[in-house]
Amino acid sequence: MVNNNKSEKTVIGTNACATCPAHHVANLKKLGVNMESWDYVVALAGNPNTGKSTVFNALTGLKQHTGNWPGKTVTRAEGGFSYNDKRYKLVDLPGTYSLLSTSVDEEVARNFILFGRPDVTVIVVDATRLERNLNLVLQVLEITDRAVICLNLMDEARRHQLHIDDRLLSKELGVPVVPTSARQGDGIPDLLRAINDVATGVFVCQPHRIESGSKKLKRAINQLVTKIEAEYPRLTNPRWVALRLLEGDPQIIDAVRSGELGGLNVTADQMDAIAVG
Ligand SMILES: Nc1nc2c(ncn2[C@@H]2O[C@H](COP(=O)(O)OP(=O)(O)O)[C@@H](O)[C@H]2O)c(=O)[nH]1
Ligand SMILES: [Mg+2]
Repeated sequence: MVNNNKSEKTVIGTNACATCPAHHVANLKKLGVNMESWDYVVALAGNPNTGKSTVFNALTGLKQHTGNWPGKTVTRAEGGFSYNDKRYKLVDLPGTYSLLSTSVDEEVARNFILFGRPDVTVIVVDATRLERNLNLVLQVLEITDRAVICLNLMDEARRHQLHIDDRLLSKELGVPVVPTSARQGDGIPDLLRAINDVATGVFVCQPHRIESGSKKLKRAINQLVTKIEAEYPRLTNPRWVALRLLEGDPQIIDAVRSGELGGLNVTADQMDAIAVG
């Protein structure tokens, strides 16, 4: 299942500052999240019916409200909690099976992770349907290198005599994995600690990224990655961006051109230099 890519890990390690907040204040504002009274922003992702709302309630208690995503009819729950004197804003993303941006829900979830650059993305997975849930996990790990897996419904897994080696899973995915039974509140203190560890850089994630495709495609990706990295040295997902550019994803092309992606402003000439090469 896992095919570790050492060179990519090195790139991630040198580009990202693990202890600095990762979130993008200006982009978050556009996404309707004001960070003025918060230290960190945490996104909550997951397939539908994995207990995402239950986890959300367990983390935030009564400190929450609902509204809409800006310009969309998709509802959003927001809340907050404090841990170790730090204030965390928690944003519930729509429940999705993927981040391919083929539905409004998927687009909302993808854009929040990509442009908002949350300090931590918690991915709630159903421990009784791990394989199916890993699809979304791997897609999230392509976009962000700051994630925590909340392995929920562990009571159900135990009831079905399913044993999951959460330590091995964490090692293979390169991010913390926390077993929980959110309905009973089991594992929530561990989840809080893992969120805090990733947000503050105590745990530096080395997310697993799949390498697939033909030699020709890999060569094209590598060429593009070199150029993207030269223009956006702080980007943590150049390979994912390269793939989207090759696909001709209009949103990503715009984001590269406008500088929205890196929070940097590139000129049209620089963009053309990347695109034409
Ligand atoms: N047995 C069990 N049920 C859970 C757990 N977490 C959530 N649930 C239940 O699963 C159902 C779906 O939960 P919900 O939080 O609405 O899932 P969401 O669709 O991902 O937001 C609800 O009936 C919850 O009470 C858990 O850890 N164990
Ligand atoms: Mg829900």
